[in-house]
Amino acid sequence: MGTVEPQVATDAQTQVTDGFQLVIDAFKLNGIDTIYGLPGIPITDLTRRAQAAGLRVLSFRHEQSAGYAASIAGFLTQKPGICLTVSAPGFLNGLNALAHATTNCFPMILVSGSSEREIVDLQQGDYEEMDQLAIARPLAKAAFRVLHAEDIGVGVARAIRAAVSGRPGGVYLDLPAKLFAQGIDATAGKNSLIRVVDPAPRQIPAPDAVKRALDLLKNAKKPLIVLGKGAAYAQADAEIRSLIEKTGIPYLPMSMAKGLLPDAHEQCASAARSYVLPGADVVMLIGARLNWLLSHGKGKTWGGKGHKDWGAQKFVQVDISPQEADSNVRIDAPVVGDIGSCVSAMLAGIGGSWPRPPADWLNAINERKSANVAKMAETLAKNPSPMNFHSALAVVRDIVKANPDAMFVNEGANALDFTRSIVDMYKPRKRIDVGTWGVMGIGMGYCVAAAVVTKQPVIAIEGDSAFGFSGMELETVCRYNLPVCIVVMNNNGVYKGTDVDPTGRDPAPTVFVKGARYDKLIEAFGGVGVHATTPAELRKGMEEALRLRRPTLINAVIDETAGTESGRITSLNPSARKK
Ligand SMILES: Cc1ncc(C[n+]2csc(CCOP(=O)(O)OP(=O)(O)O)c2C)c(N)n1
Ligand SMILES: [Mg+2]
Repeated sequence: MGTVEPQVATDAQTQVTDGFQLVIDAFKLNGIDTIYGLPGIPITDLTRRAQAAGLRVLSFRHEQSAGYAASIAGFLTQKPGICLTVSAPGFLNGLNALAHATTNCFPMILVSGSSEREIVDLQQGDYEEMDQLAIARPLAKAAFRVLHAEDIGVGVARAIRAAVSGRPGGVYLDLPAKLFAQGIDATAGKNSLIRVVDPAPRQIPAPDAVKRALDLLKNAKKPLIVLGKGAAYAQADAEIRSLIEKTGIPYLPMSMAKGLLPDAHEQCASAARSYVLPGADVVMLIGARLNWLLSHGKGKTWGGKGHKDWGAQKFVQVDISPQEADSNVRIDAPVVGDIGSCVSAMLAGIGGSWPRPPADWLNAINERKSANVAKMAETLAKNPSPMNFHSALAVVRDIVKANPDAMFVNEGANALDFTRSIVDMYKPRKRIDVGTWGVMGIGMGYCVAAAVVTKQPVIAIEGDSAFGFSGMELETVCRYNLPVCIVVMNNNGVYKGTDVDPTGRDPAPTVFVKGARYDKLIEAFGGVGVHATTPAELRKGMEEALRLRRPTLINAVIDETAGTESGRITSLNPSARKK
């Protein structure tokens, strides 16, 4: 983490500093240079003074978006993203993102002002009274409260360590209103701050664990590697690529691991997913959990007979958390450590020679890949009117290929699933999306953080429903004049725009205003709105947005019949019993 000397502001006569200043100094001392937040009592002056002290303070229209921005900044930088909110309602608005950060293993600190402890604890009805610490604790990796200015240094240090060490997560830091104005001797204040040394210590895997894993892999007839977003987070890109290429093992990237190696890589098995998962005999998970996104490592997806039956695979699991192994099925060779250290240890264990996986396994995968890619190419080449997801995404695919450094945000149901499988990524940590929960609402917060953190242009492919969750942040995107190109895949609703209320009274629950013009929204804030009804119009709009780097929203009109219920996860949807 980069560091700077604290600039303790003092009153010339009294040589006193205060809680506001110490929070700012503690952040600066630990290389935290950006705050994502929303002002109000009691943190308004904190936002002003942080800005005056040189921190970047990005102010949002809703704390949820600020929180999502902070969480993804944490993922992209390995430093805790800071979300700053007011008490009770602002805190609750930020809490969703805190839980999201914990679930997704992103380092984030939700810093909330809170009301007076004496009044809150006696439940005497303070302004925005709420026992925030108790409420945050089960949703956070750790939760702390600081009552005295001289403890701010320790509080911030503990929050940073908890957020980034081991398996990263969301941390809550409660700062009561009274703390900010507390004055203490400036020298004592300066001396109370902590520059966190080695906040995310490397965790070296045990040599016998590495050997056990390599022995298993070496004897595999049908090996497979699955890369999760933990592998992307680790920033061990060269080592991971080297391990995959030296072993010649086919690999499957999870959504946010796409681009860790280019999706067009010859060993990428994405286009043969339904063949390699049940077919593999040894699977090495790197920073990927066997949660619902991998069908819990069992059932038909993995070649099991019934939906709870295990397949015949053996598993190697590389993960920083020793508790992850055996969470769903037996892990035959857990390798516990940080991913960079684990992959390096494996590379060292492999040395110069490693047998390539049997040719019949590789050939069978390649056959499936070629057939599926050819089938997809045929679908993408069609040009139906109105546009469907495929014809629109064929354009997006070309644009991303031509702009591989652009950040790529994606949420929706069909708008997510089709995009994930059609749009190839070429570089690590470019694709950021709904994550473990499949949550809607990350869109604009992610766009702001991605643009600010990476300084690259951002492309966001948004379902029309998904976009609505954070749509007001268009103003934020425009206010900071960020190079963000938002494409709203407008199919008039959630999954589809075709449902009707059988009673004829109201619009169906899944349907929105037909033919809505989302492009007009951004024009209200001085951004560029584009209405695209053909792939050619979409291409022109995206190219222009990337060239001019101006905030742009393209309303891409998609056939309202084109989607399916819940996209790819229809099977998780309990349908109402038929009468
Ligand atoms: C916070 C939250 N609320 C609700 C949902 C349920 N949900 C899943 S996808 C989705 C929206 C899908 O519609 P859209 O974004 O328009 O994508 P489409 O399938 O139409 O392309 C919703 C509401 C969710 N995942 N997260
Ligand atoms: Mg939709």
